Amino acid sequence: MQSVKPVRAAKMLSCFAWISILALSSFAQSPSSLIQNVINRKTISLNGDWHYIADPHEEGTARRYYLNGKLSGTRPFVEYDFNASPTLRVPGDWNFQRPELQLYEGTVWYQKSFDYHASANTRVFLYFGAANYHARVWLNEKPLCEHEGGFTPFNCEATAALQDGQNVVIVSVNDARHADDIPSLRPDWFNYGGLTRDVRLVEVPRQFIEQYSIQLDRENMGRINGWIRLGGASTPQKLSLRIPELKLSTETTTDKEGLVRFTLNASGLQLWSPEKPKLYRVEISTESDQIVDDIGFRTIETHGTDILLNGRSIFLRGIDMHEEAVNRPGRAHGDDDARTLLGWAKELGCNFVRLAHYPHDESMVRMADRLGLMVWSEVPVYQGVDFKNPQTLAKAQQQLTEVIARDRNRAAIILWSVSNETPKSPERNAFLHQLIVMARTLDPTRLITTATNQTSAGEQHKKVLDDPIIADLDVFGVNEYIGWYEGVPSDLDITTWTTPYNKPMIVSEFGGDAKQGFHGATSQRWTEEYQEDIYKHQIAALRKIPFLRGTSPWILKDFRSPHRNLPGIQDGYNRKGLISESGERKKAFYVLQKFYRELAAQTGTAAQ
Ligand code: GCB
Repeated sequence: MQSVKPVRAAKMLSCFAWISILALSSFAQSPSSLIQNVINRKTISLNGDWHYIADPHEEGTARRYYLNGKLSGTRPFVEYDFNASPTLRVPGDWNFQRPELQLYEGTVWYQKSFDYHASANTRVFLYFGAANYHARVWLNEKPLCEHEGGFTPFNCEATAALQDGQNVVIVSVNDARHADDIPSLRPDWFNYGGLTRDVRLVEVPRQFIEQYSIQLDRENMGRINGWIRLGGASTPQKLSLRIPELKLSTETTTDKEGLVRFTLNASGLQLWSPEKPKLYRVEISTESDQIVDDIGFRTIETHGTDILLNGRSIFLRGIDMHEEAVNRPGRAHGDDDARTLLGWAKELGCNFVRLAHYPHDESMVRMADRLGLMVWSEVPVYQGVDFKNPQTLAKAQQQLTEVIARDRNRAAIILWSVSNETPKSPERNAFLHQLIVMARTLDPTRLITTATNQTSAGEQHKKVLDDPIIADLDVFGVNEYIGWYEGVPSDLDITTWTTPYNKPMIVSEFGGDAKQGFHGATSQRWTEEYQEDIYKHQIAALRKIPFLRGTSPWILKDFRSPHRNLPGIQDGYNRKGLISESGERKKAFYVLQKFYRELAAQTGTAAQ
């Protein structure tokens, strides 16, 4: 297996970031720098049926499954045969395709054959949208790369290993949970294993447009700034950037490392906003490569307790979401799922979604760009993380680097969240600090946040929001469950909230469970009425907090969680959804919708 080569993005970074990225070399990951915007490149899909072998005893490595042995007699004795083995659909988790794999956590070997005919002067990469959690990849019996982290993309260079004609790719995916991983042992969501997102061959020329950042200048909204970096370039290259609708273009030359920075005067452009999510077609070309992207231009910053979008104070009318499909089990994937889930957020009157607790599929973020939903994007530094472990930090840094590399040109993303609900300690503070510095270094154009549930133990009903990590953030998220895990809904009427920090706050979680269709008194837990009552008290209480700049209750839709085992009520689902897993709205949905419609009417912005 090849081990890590520090990602090329590091060239853009400070010395600090270099040190962090080099720390990754103690475990293997993708050997190639991430290729951005694969959906607009020449690709060959490897989605579809893959043969698989479940390997609970970890026999496959010793028995060299990656050699794709057959019972043909041409090899020594073999006790497996991919071609005669059953298949799994890719993209897709294995859990809900085969009943025997539903609760399986371990290794599954995937195998697919495909025909390929190489073109001259072409480099080819195998691109995985995500493989949960640890993937090792072989092509035609040659080890290609290894990647850890279940929600971010990676690509391995396949050029030298490809054959003219038939090729065989084998991937071993292991989703066992470990204390030193990101996430750690006990996430409150279902651990969907496998090749959960698209697999493609990406064809690029020898020198190609690998990464770019094209953003509105925070200081001057009439200016677009950015950089473009070529892969494989060792001499200066001519490059042009055009935004035809704005009649903007620039011709420039990269340095010998393939990097160029630019500034464009762009007065008169229409800014991206939830009301008008304008995207411009951007064209980049070199002598050998061309790429297009649809990019929105906006600024996002804070001033005291305000969040400013394009210089105007906004309130984030949000909802939290997991990446789970609608009306079928499994992970959500692709445009249709994204349209349904984000369409529900729009129906609620949202202008904002918190994509919890890990990077969602690129199609979700691109859909948010098109629909005009601002996004909180998070890495799965969730609850019980091993904060003392430098390798765990390196894993979190890697995932943060990958999601920023994938999504840095999406106007919808306004917040990078580095964690959710981590207990305060000096080690936790140091760990998160490093992630925050890294996020700012990689992307100085967005705001940094985290969701904290840490308050000072003060007097009853007095919440002092003083988690020291807030000092490091631009915006802080607070998760609170008054009325569900803590007290009763009417406690909200007498709760006060203060903070020593002069920063905007988002209440990034609140809510309670209700089984859709289960009715009773407002005092009866698990009923729609109880959940509705929590929302009524929450909304009345939240309206009184002067530094509140957004809400994203927990959660849009009921989602599977192995923690939730109350028969007849939960049946394996966290029931805090405003919508059931099969799409029925609960009563609380309409309470939040009314609140958001009122807010939108007050600020004169569209709630739909
Ligand atoms: C939380 C977590 C979220 C859980 C939720 C719950 O605080 O951030 O992941 O699912 O509470 O339902 O308990």
